Amino acid sequence: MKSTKTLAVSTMALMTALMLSHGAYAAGVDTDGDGIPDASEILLGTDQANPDTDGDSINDLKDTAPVSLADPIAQTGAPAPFAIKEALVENNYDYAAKKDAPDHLELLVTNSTTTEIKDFSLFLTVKDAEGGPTETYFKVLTGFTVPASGEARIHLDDASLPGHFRDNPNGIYHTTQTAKVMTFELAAAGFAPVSIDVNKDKGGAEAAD
Ligand SMILES: [Ca+2]
Ligand SMILES: [Ca+2]
Ligand SMILES: [Ca+2]
Repeated sequence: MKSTKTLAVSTMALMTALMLSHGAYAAGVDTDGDGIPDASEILLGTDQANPDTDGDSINDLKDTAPVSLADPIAQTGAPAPFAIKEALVENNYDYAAKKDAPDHLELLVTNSTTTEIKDFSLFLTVKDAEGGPTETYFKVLTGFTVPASGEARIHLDDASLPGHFRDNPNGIYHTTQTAKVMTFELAAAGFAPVSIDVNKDKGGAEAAD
């Protein structure tokens, strides 16, 4: 009898803990203040730390397609004096720490002129190559510059370091295992954009191996 009572008490404590944690979500822990609770954003595939996941200036709650927008980058302008030398979608390497880095999207951008280039923006397409959905994102790369006759790296991940920009952790790149085709279209003010396609093999974005 005693053990049954102990079990009953433990079960009650567990249920109470579950109800409290569920209550916290129900009460609407909304980190980014867009009107959608964090737990719901994870289920919906939007970013709980970004009120406008796709970058179209429409709040996630009001956006009827919160991870999709038409390409806002103008295709006109002078030929780009910069190039995407390398685009990584997995098997990243941390040169500063000299070790493998968790998989993320990364571009190496080169500048063939003798002046710094700035005011970059990026339109990213993540297409499921096995018939699933396509997501698109627009990002203004505030603070990112490429030095004269030099190169610089853009990282799309969680980091707040220079050259690092927020990526949707609940997007298909992170949450599904299917093969993908990623298209990076990079623009800088006054220049026509450059773009590159990169295939990602079947298998999810994973920690460094
Ligand atoms: Ca939210
Ligand atoms: Ca959000
Ligand atoms: Ca939006």
